[in-house]
Amino acid sequence: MRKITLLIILTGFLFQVPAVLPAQYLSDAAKKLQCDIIIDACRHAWKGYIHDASGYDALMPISKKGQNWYSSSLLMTPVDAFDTFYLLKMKHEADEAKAIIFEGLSFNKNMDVQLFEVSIRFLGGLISSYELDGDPRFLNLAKDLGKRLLPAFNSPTGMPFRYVNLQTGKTRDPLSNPAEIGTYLLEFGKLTQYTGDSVYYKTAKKASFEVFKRRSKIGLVGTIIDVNTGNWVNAESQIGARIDSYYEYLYKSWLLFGDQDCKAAWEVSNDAIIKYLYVKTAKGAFFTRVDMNTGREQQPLYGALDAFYAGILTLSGNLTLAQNIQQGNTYMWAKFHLEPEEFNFRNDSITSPGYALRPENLESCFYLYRATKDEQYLRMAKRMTDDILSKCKTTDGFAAVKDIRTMELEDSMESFFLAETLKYAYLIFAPESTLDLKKIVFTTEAHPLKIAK
Ligand code: DMJ
Repeated sequence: MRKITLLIILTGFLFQVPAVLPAQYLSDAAKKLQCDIIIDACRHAWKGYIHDASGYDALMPISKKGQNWYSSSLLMTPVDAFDTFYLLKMKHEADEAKAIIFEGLSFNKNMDVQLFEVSIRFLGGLISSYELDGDPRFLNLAKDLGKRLLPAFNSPTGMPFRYVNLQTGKTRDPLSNPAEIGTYLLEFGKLTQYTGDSVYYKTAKKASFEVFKRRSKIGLVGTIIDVNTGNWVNAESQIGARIDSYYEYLYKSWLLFGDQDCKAAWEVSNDAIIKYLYVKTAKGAFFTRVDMNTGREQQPLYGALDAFYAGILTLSGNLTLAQNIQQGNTYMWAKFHLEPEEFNFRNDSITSPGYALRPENLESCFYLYRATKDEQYLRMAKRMTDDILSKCKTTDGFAAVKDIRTMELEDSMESFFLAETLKYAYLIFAPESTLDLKKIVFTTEAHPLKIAK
């Protein structure tokens, strides 16, 4: 029997409630065992990467090969995963990742890269690694990358193009979305802190507020916008794919930097979201998709990405709504035995059946458990983690699911599985002292950044 399966069975026994103890009792030993299971899973995923894909961006866990996002590798998996290894005290793996990064990572490449993905995975990963580990080479790489990304914002509106060339600064793809326009405040703010150059934070803030000022009369933003003209191209408003982290960064910039403008923008936005998108049902609460101008429902779709909102509501102190949403998140997971990318929450039909090893549901569980200490969130987290580790495991890693109805796997292990999914899964069960939420703010890619004193 495989080690992870054995550990899962063992911890299943430990999680059973002994008759003499209070109903919610969960022993420290059971929590520790769950942490060990997650460390074991991290090790398994990393071993697969090293064995089959070392030097590439990502592991293909079924064909056992490496995969690059662009014409050559930027070592996405080691950069995204380093701080997880650091926090989980996986010294050997952290040292290995560090050696790969410093031997092989250069951003001096004639390659168009997607600004959003490179910023959240690389800038965030490198800056957080620097803050945890202290090696200045992490920061030097982040500074070099930051300079190369800045030309992306040279549009008539100040909202960035989606792609920028790392060597020439040439941009392309003006049809963008709030998430790809407004998810730079944290990483660019840290660059301003470490370079002393205000251009980074100012540029990121202008981009976010160009979106904010184009909100509709009822306070909502759409899904696609042209960064040249500033006109909305798709007026559907929702909180999932292509919008999610725009909202997340408005609130988190307040948390990390004390930016009052961002807090005010978050409050206006969140009020509109709760008024027009939030739907309470007997199964729990979900967010629907509406027209940004009328607030009328367009499609009652909810999915894996939307699940993050319970976490941000917890952080901002709105526990009741967060708990209702987490009830919906739990329903979604339990109903389909792994969550779908998207489903119609009014009739439970799946509209996008994949599961990309996403973290958002566990992320929300983590924040809710920290805030409430209610052990129902531990149980949810255990259920989700055990499902992922038992159903998505391959001989050399963990694979996304192409269709959760058939459990056909997909040949992909995104770097956020190590950066986020396993990190949040671990932190729920680890002692709070592992990471103090009063001292750090997680980026959208789960890279912890230190709140300046
Ligand atoms: C991650 O890259 C980030 O969390 C992003 O904000 C949304 N998508 C993935 C995880 O699902």
